[in-house]
Amino acid sequence: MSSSVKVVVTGAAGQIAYSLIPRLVDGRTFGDKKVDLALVEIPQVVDKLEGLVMELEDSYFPNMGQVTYTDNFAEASKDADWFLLVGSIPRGIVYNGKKIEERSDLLSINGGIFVDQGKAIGSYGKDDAKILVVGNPANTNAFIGKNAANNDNQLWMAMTMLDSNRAKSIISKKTNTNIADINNMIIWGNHSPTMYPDAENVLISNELGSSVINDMEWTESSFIPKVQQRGKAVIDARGASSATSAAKAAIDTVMACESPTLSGNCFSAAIASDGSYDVPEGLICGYPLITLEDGTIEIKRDISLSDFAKSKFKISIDELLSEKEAVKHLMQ
Ligand code: NAX
Repeated sequence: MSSSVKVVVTGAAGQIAYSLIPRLVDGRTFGDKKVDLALVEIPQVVDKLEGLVMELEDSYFPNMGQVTYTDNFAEASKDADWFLLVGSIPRGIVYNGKKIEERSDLLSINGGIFVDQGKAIGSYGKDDAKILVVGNPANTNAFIGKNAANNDNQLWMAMTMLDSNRAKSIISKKTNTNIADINNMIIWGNHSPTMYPDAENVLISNELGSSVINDMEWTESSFIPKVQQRGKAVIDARGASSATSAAKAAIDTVMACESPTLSGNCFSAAIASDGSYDVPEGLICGYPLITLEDGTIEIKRDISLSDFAKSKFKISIDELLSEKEAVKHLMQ
């Protein structure tokens, strides 16, 4: 196994990245490997990264390797093992003279960014590179990027770990269980308000949620909407979107991919469907995943979905299909 790892982070001057980047070099996320960082921003703010690099140097991280920053994504991509694609244009800002309010505009603008980034990753990233898309709309951005990269050895994911962590926290309170004893919190579908957080298959102290919680009224009217709307609730309370919890979730995803999953367990991220659970092939869909001993990441295929779960999951798949339709002009 290589003793160093190169990680590209986009949106490096943003609020998630400020929490995320130090954790990449803290000696936990990649164990004792040296971590080279390539930080990427848009030309207008790239110079700000000089200050971040100064802070990283001043923090003294023994595992930190070479740190570079640039606005040239292709240059940053060269031989990278990991890509954490955090940067994207948020809703509500004025872009090229137009205020971005519709999800379709967001899809289109960010989609364009992910075509170029995907091409660069396919050409210059390592052949077994892993890509985690955080920037929204994360699933469809990953769908576009994967298509542009055109390299099936690379693994494209969209982040649903934050939704999974949020759901664990709610279930921990509901069942009065230590959060460490809550496992297999699956987020099915899209990272959007249609996602389906699965309170039936979650393991609570090794017992299925369907028997421990046993409260469909709570599941449907309280738990599911609370997870789906948690991002908005944080914005309303904080006046800014989730940052430190999003950074922690990105780290959790990297760590889940870097070491084998314990037998019987799984973790949440969205990857390209191979038709599992009747999801149309190619959609980047939230699934239960496992990391095998050889580092391969697979969909866990033995989860049983109730009719209730299937009906909720379908809503999210339909949304992914409509997003796919909205970006079809970006597919080549
Ligand atoms: P910020 O606005 O603080 O930072 C985003 C940064 O990305 C900015 O500095 C911007 O200049 C940069 N950027 C934009 N386009 C870029 C490009 N083409 N290349 C490189 N950098 C680029 O946003 P932040 O709060 O850090 O959130 C980043 C993204 O994460 C947003 O799209 C947000 O919606 C998304 N989120 C995703 C979550 C998830 O669970 N998947 C949860 C948290 C967050 O909402």
